[in-house]
Amino acid sequence: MNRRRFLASIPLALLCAGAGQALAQVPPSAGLRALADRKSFRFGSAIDPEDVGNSIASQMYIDNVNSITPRNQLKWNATEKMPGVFSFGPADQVVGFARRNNMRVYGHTLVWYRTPDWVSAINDAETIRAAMNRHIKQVVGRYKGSIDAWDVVNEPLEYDVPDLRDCVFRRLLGDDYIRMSFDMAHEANPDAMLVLNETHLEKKSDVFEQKRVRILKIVEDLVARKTPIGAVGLQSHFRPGLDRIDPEGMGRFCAALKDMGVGVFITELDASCHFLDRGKVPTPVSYAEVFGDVITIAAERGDLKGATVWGMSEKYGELDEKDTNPGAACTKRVNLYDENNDPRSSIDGIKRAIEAM
Ligand code: 9MR
Repeated sequence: MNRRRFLASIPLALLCAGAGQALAQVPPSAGLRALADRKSFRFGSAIDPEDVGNSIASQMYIDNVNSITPRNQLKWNATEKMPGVFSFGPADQVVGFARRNNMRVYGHTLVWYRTPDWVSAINDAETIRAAMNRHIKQVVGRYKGSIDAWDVVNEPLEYDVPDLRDCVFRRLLGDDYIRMSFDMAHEANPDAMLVLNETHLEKKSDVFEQKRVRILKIVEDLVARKTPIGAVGLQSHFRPGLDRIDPEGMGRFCAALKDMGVGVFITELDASCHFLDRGKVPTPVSYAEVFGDVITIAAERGDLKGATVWGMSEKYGELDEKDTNPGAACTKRVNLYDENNDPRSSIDGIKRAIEAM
């Protein structure tokens, strides 16, 4: 039997078995992307380049999101490890995946206190200003046609204190470094939506209320000086057992921004089980509520520009970096799918929130 006859004698199903096997492992689409598209809502996930190269993981993004955020590949310590030496390979991989699958890309992040060592070692104003300008120009300029939103300044406040954080930019340029960063980003891409991204703004506590007040003041000053800020990013990393959403405080905050013509973006939504005891609480709080409520409040009270979860599936996700508790209810941050790629109730909560828009 020649090769052609031999192949023709094999049932098609058998020939496709390899591909079929891979396909069988992709969970059935939860339909989040179709819903988000129908509602013209930007719904995204953080992604790592490894997921792009994994046929099962990548299909889960294709099925669920219309926007992706490269998790680490656009950070300064990834793009310019040595002064003036740029590398964009991993970021290009993610951006290429988005282009092939008709997704938008959200840029994370330009000016953050966690910089490469050579940046934190700078000790005069002119050098740090020039380094910021070159970095922003290169990165934002390179992706002008493909990245349409940027976290320009990330975490300008301390985590648990409502004060501006000490960082090399503020030490050398003063509090005005925030405005300067936005102006540089706007110059590099006048069409991009520019975001100030911060932690804990959606949560209940006196300190977090003071953080909201502090951020509103910063935004007020930016708006008064005609600085092009499009939205405040609410990271929304929840720690079930410790954090509670503050519907009233968060709602008031979103509304105050809207009154100033500034939107909100849920930028890094996920949950960490660090504070839940595996034995006592096998199924932590309802993820449907955690994931759904934060989107609903932002949509009802603010000008919500989009929402991004900080990962797709715990099967491929990184270990929770802060999880030093061996008894914790999970070791990965909770996203949309669990460690077996089974859908979490977070999907139901997000669906409900988008449906209601
Ligand atoms: O999830 C990110 C992790 O892979 C990185 O090691 C870490 C440091 O760059 O950053 C994590 O993402 C953080 C984001 O950039 C800013 N907000 C908090 C996020 C979770 O820690």
